[in-house]
Amino acid sequence: MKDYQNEFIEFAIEKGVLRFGEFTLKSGRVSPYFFNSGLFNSGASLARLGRFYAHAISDSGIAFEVLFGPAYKGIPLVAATAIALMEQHGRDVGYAFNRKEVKDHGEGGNVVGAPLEGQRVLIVDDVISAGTSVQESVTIIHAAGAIPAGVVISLDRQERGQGKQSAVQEVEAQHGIPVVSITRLDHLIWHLEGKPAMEKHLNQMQAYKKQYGVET
Ligand code: OMP
Repeated sequence: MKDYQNEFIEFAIEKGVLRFGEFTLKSGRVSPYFFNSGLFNSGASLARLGRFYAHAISDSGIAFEVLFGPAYKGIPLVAATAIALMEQHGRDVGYAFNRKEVKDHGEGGNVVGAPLEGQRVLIVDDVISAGTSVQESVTIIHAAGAIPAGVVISLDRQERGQGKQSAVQEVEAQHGIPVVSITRLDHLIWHLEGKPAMEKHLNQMQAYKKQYGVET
């Protein structure tokens, strides 16, 4: 695990974004932890979050022209990431997002921001669990005549998707694109190890991984 990944986990715990307890996920799985990116809810946290995404994107070397953030949670993420890519890495790329409501006047269409047509588009999202959200973004990108280039997320929960592989592996195989994550379940587990106050959570996380995870 790299230093910035460890810093990211500390940052997420400090902001209450990463919590331990009992949470029912979109997939119906009951998880001992939850990552709520909506709680990076101040200017300073969002700016810092954007720098973590930009760091992961820059490390990945993925080739793309435009960033896409799926509504709603992806919208501040994509804006913050675009700013950080410019300010920290000197790369000025376009960014776009979708609106969930159908609109038949104004700009028209459901995608707002930089034009996607013919572009390689990097999806900026929060978390992948079972992988259903990414499919929606890929559908929007294809409908706009663009090419999905990859996905960057805060957290890969390393859970099984539809089959035996992890949801992230399934996304990579199905769409032929890389998925880059700032952090993943294994990192969270390493982070908790050796901290007596966190032992109960650690055990629950390991049990959860055994139940829903994959061998990596
Ligand atoms: P999948 O579509 O199953 O991959 O779940 C990912 C989505 O679930 C995220 O975009 C969130 O809306 C939500 N989620 C979290 O935000 N944090 C978590 O720790 C877990 C989930 C979840 O419900 O699985």
